[in-house]
Amino acid sequence: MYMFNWKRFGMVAGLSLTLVAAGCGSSEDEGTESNGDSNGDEAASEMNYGEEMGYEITGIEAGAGVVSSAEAAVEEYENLSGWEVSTSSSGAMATALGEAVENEEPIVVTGWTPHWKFAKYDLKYLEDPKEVFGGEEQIKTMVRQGLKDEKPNAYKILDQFNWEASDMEEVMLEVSDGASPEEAAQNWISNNQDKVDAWTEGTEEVDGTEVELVLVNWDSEIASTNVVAEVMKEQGFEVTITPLDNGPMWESVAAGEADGMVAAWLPGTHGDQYEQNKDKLEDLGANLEGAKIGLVVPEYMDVDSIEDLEAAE
Ligand code: PBE
Repeated sequence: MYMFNWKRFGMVAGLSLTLVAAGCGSSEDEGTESNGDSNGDEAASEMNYGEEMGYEITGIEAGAGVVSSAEAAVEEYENLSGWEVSTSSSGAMATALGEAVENEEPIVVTGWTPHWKFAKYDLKYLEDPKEVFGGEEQIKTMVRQGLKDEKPNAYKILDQFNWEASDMEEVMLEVSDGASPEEAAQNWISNNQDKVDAWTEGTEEVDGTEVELVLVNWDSEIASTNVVAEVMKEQGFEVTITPLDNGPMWESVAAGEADGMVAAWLPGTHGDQYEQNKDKLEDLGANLEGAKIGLVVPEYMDVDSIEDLEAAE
């Protein structure tokens, strides 16, 4: 049996949350004055956005599926020759996006839905004619083998957890506006008791049974994992949430070190991790339908497709 110190990886993304709130300024001056600005378009199409952006796609954490897909896109699309995908954190990406929008500057980010950025800014996905980013995704729940027998009530709640993209976005938006994830999760729970009741249906309360959930500190997964954790706490569980990188998140569940996660994006985004680990974990199916990844730009940019970006000279 191999050993890996996966807890170590948990420290990596811890800072990202605090950065999210920045750059969410008012939308008063976000280029809504389109009247009489029609030659602006012409100027924009002649403008080399790539050069202005340093031929950089603003990525998130190394190891995220959307970053690997963006790297694959750079390989596949000839017009992205000379481009690079920078990696940092989801929080840093959101800050960079907020600053670009504020200054009406061009930016291309690795994006995904559900995400609060679409509620806050006017954004669009670039068309992906080569389908490098895949189609519609599900977010699925994975648990360790043996959980069903050892902690049947925890297993059942995780199995019954499912919600809609709009639910997740509600929680994400509140967190991006400054609420703590626990607080936002509790607010959502108290407004959606009917959904929560369906998740706990047929389970019994417990007395301090420990459960460890793992996640990567992506805004979407912070929302879902905290909601599930708060529901479990109300049922008497003692829940620990451990942030990891993507590979270690999958491996920790497969190795039985963690009880489960609700952060598996499939079939595309985490397809490789799923293939590597599927024999060692239990797949509890989708908890959310209609997710998506891709390259995202502000609406004011005069590009519609990845193919409209220009190669570096
Ligand atoms: N995401 C959010 C993840 C999955 C969840 C799209 C940033 C990823 O790219 O791996």
